[in-house]
Amino acid sequence: MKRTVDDLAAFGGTPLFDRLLHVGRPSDVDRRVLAARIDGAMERHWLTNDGPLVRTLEATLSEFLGVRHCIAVSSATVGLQLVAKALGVRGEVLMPGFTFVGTATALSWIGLTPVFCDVLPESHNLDPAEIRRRATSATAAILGVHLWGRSCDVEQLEAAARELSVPLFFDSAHALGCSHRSRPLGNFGCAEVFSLHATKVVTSLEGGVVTTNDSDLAERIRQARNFGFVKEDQTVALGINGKMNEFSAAMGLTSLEAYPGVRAHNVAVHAAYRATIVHLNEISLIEPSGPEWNYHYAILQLQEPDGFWRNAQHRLLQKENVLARRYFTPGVHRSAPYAESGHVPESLPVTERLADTLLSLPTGTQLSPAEAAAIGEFIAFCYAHRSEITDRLRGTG
Ligand code: T4K
Repeated sequence: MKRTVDDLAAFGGTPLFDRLLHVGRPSDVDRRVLAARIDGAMERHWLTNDGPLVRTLEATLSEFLGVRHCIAVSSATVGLQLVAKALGVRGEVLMPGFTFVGTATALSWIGLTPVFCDVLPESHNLDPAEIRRRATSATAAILGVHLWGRSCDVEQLEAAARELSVPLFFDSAHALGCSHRSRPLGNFGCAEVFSLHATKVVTSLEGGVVTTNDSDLAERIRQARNFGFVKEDQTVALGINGKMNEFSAAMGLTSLEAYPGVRAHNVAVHAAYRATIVHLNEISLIEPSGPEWNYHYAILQLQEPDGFWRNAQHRLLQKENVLARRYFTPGVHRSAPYAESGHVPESLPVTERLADTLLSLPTGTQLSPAEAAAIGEFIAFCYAHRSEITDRLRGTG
């Protein structure tokens, strides 16, 4: 543990950890089970195109999420595009400015125009009042994002979608295993899209899954995922290659089996973080929005309205080999290509404040709860010596 400010790695001390601790590090799975599944695919000589492992993953996820249809895809990005295309969306899509830039670029890439709305300070999710403020005659859809796995105000978004007579769908990239009012996410809007990227709580390396209770929509998405084919030599609509391969499905299934243990581990990691910072008024760890939460993201919220101290914390942690992240700085509306487009709001105050004050900390089985406690104690130490550290970082101490 650090005793004086001189002990900080940023000022020449020994780093707290002798290995790098990443945000987004994939959690452990049973490698023998994974290898057996991959071996089976090799034995079958069936590697992609709606293979048996993909079908099993879809069926298992359908049951897990309590949703009628799960369609495995090559990434959440492609999943969002397939949903938008299958819904026939053309024009402007109202979406939050505070999300991963890929939520917006998925839409822009297929010719849609994201219209960035501000988010609610409590949930970090799309503010329904903003929908009404920013809707135009060109509004064609609403895209909510369940950021950090905390559910959007689904009912308010549904009401807004009804008023505007446009479809509502969700980017649920962070939200596998989470719920809204006791119902699993995956069951809301026209469709939801989960990411199974390596950085997610359940992973298929690269991959995603579209969920819907609408059988016609599911059918159109299935067709579009495979070039628009319905049978050999026959396409019925515009399609693309959005398929998941068998190795990814093998990993997805094995990772889903590990999920209960990973979640329990992350509950302990969260508890360790919380216990070490709970006495500090200036920071908090964001809390679940309901009983079902995957605890995959550990997000520290600092009270400072300017980014200096958050950025200082980020830098100090990195020097200690804790590779904290500033998700999602600077806000999509202030990122290329949108910032230069001239079509973005001048300011989204809540988004900008969050972009300056949040810090993502490591979770997952790479990190023990004791190590999480050490990170939390380090942060508390920095707060206790804040003015001295600030002076030294500003070059005045
Ligand atoms: N919507 C939302 C709200 C999203 O957050 C995302 C993806 C999407 C949509 C799109 O989903 P996909 O189309 O990807 O399925 C990463 C991921 O690449 C991205 O998938 C994810 N969100 C985003 C939050 O994180 P970067 O630019 O931060 O990636 P990178 O390479 O810096 O890696 C993140 C951290 O994870 C690093 O600390 C390294 C660590 N890592 C990463 C990989 C791949 C590992 O330790 N092992 C690994 O194998 O975007």
